Amino acid sequence: MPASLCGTWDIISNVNFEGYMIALGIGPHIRKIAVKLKLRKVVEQHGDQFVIKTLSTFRNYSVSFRVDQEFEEFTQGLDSKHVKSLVSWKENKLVCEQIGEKKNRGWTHWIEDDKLHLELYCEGQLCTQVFKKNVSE
Ligand code: YOG
Repeated sequence: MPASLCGTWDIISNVNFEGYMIALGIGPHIRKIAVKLKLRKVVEQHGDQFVIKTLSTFRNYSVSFRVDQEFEEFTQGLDSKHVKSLVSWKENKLVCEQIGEKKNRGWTHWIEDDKLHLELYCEGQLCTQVFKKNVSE
């Protein structure tokens, strides 16, 4: 069984977030704000059911899903697109495919060295984020 993704996680590195946002079609004004944000992830899991919240001082985003069950996702406040999403375990990684207007879009989460890792990808751009566990709450 893979290490639990559950908990509150604070970002410690964010590589090529700019490239990922450009691929999503986010304009320069919002990118300038977004690139400076200290993102927090809150992950809850009950069996196959997940809630992943991305929190910031600017906007929040929440997604709920069941593993291996396709769902309609609206990326409200991000690029505000409708996609069909499917999240599944591949080995020890939680992998999401987001099928829609953008090619090759999705994300992958896993735990490594007690850190929460996230790869966000879209149309050939890869953003790599690492979060450390917040133990104060
Ligand atoms: O997370 O898909 O954990 O949903 C990063 C994408 C910035 C808005 C957040 C708000 C941002 C402007 C979601 C940031 C790029 C930029 C806080 C990442 C788009 C718009 C919400 C993500 C998955 C996996 C779960």
